[in-house]
Amino acid sequence: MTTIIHTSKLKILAVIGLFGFTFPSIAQNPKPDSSKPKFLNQPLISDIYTADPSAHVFEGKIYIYPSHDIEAGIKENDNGDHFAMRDYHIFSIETIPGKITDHGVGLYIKNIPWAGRQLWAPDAAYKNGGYYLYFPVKDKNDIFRIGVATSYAPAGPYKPELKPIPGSFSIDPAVFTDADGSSYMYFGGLWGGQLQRWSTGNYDTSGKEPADDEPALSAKVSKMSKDMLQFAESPRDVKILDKNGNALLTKDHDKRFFEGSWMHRDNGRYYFTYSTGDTHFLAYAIGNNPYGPFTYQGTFLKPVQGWTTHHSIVKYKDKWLLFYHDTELSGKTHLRNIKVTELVHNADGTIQLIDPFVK
Ligand code: FUB
Repeated sequence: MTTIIHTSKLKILAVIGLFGFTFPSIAQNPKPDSSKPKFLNQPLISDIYTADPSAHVFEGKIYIYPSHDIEAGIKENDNGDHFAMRDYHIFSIETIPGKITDHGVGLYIKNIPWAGRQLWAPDAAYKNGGYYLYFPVKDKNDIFRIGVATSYAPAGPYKPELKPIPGSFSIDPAVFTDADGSSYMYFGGLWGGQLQRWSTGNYDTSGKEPADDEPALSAKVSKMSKDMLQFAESPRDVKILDKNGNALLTKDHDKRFFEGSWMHRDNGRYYFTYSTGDTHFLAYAIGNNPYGPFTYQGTFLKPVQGWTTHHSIVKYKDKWLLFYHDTELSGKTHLRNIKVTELVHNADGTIQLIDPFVK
């Protein structure tokens, strides 16, 4: 195994601060120290580094599909080269708080015939008796594409298709299945995620974000084919508008989409949620169908410790849960740990703002 796990020989403990429970042993931080930040929640997994948690309820449990962060010894840069992940572990949990199970590696980069490097944030979906693991990875030309791998069990192992999804690009796939059974993939991410290189429709290494006063780059959405292996249509822009109906602009760094799309539906409202990247918020916008447009509402998670912020939202046992990550265990931006907390929708559809620190 690579490098990582020095924090403690903690088993996977699921010591979670959630729903107001008081949790017994926070073994990695036994004595209160006022100089250290106090985190709202504790890491779900402490024996490997995990990030970008995509959570779904499958077979009556929560399955979590995170990135598996490793220390690859690559210097940090805006391109994200230091995020050099090589496999995915898959986890499940039945009660929160409770024991989390590591089902082991569900997919290795070496088994993806077209992959070059950097296995980034995945997601999973279920349809007609099959499970689908969607993953972004750079191909052998160093261009991020999105692949799919299949299994008959949520924990895998997953068998990758021989080629990336045709027409796919960039990172952070998130697949949402609507009440009518149609599934949609949201994807895209700026900077290291290369979305700006596709702004003309073709891959262009000199592609840039639009000028400050122009509409910001959008995430993409595409309906999935019935077999879940392809796009059923060309990807469309996920438009985010302000309350006056105007597109968010490139200069709206604290509001505009950067990466980490997610979609959930509550009370007939479609919530497009995402990271604002360089301003480190999780933000949300509401629409009345899966394609949008979506109207920007605000943020629902203040910046966590670490540069990246990435999440998923899932309803389990009548509560909405927010899975997210920070860098509590390592203090290093590329060695993250996943967490969970409750997410509350107000009666008017707004989402309560979460502070990941306790003051
Ligand atoms: O984990 C690598 C990248 O960092 C993800 O794809 C982004 O969303 C960010 O979390």
